Amino acid sequence: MMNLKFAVALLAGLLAFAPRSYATTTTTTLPNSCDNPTVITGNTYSGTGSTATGTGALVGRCAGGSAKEHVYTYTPDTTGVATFSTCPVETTTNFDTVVYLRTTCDDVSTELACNDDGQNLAYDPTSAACNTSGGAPVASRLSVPVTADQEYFLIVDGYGKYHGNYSLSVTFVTTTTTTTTLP
Ligand SMILES: [Ca+2]
Ligand SMILES: [Ca+2]
Repeated sequence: MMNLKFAVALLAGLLAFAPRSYATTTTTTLPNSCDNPTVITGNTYSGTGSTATGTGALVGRCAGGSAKEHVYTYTPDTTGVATFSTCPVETTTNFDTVVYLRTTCDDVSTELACNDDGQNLAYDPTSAACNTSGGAPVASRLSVPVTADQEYFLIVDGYGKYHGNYSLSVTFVTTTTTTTTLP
């Protein structure tokens, strides 16, 4: 019969060399969030997405709620005016979008522009239609003066709690400065 003290010592010895398990912390960075935005390269862009896969961390100044959003970074090569739109001609946008542009992703005070329904852009009743694929005038469009090599955060969000598929286009017009030298 094994001596009890010996048995305890043996067990303690075995435990000392046993592989230990440690609690591990896994940080998951969700795609299309402030921490892991989709990068737009160059001045223009055309693509699609679905905010159903987004986070609900941000709310634009002009409209919002608990809707999930997608975050992009936009760093133009040149200074000009960029137009961000979820209402391109061949739209796949199927929900009430909100689009806004910031210089700091999670800081609403850095928001440069925000648009809910592009058809009412600047309250101009003659502005072109900005419809969803179902014909509702609730897609978004905004034009913002942007500076070369400045990083901006573009957020495609939803009104209220709405999320869904969207088309996103970025078009760009270079700002030209004409200097006239008088004789
Ligand atoms: Ca949101
Ligand atoms: Ca809208």
